Amino acid sequence: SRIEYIMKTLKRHGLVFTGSDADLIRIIQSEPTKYMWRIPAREATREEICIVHHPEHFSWVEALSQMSTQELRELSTRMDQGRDSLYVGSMTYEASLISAGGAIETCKSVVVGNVKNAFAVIRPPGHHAEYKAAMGFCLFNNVPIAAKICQADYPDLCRKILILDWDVHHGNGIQNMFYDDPNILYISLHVYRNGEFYPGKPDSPFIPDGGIEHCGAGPGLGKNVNIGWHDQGMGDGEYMAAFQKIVMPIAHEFNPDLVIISAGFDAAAGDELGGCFVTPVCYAHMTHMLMSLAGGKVAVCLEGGYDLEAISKSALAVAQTLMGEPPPKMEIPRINREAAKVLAKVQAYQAPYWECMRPGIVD
Ligand code: 6DK
Ligand code: ZN
Repeated sequence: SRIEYIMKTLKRHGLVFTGSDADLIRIIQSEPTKYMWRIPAREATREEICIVHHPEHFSWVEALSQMSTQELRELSTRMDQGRDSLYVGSMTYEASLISAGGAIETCKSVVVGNVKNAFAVIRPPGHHAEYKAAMGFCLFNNVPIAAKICQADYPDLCRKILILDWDVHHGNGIQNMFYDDPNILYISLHVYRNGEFYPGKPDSPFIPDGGIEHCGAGPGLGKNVNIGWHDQGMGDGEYMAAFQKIVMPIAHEFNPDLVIISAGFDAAAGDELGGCFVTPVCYAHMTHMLMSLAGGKVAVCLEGGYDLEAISKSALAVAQTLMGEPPPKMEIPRINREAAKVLAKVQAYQAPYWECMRPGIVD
């Protein structure tokens, strides 16, 4: 699985200590940043999940663990199309709880300062999961659950949170959970393509989707930033431009106390489902830029990614950057013309809410 593959890659490159905890403590006392420290995952509780999900949704996922193989197979077949795109098994409930619990423990550790930053290598992903619905391989929305818990448990340390979603798909669940929330800034880079690329259009035309015109509502106006590419095929040039012109200016103006990355690696070069070309070096640079926020408090949570080789190389680059390695020098390709238009439109839509997006400051 992708967890094994990523962990093997991190171990092969000497980032993860493979000996005993006692040995690790001894080493870390002399060389504080040499290895990644293991934060144990645990199952999230019903109460934690229900901070962002309806209790009936929790019970629906819980019920999966009691279903027969036959029932699970029927359900998966029925839900494998369109916006549902869901596959379930007898272990889905437990895995979803551990995934959410892993995100919670990861983010908490960063907030309290037990670690400088962290990377949650978890699955199943979460960013499509809605208040009352599982979809797009997602059951519980790991990142919003962790974000809400950090705010509730550490109000003095963690009021404002930036959730940066670089998975190639729009994180509709995260967007909708925080659409009117002024303290959570959700920025997503994704393929939009007339709303036909997954997750596409919601049932109701009144529900906001991944379109760049959706900027949040009420007190949360401006706290939702959709950078929806018009098509697949984007790469380092487009992602670096998006970061330089939109993501980092807005993020600095917002000035978060914590950064959570919804880190899918399906925009990576080599991922056929995403069809984009972001290289590991670009992931390193994006990570490095985000580390300039929130005093370096960055928690990375894994979302999607469908090419094990591409996921592992990208995750390695992110982890190395988190560990303090300077990102390698990169040649930034010229930005695609249509993509530049998208960025200009995003700037125009966000200009009413952000000083840095006003014409004349960013061209
Ligand atoms: N199915 C995600 O990566 C999930 O955002 C994406 C879910 C996409 C499902 C629909 C889809 C295909 C396409 C091509 C071939 C087979 C199946 F949630 C995350 F995991 F992060 O495109
Ligand atoms: Zn995805």
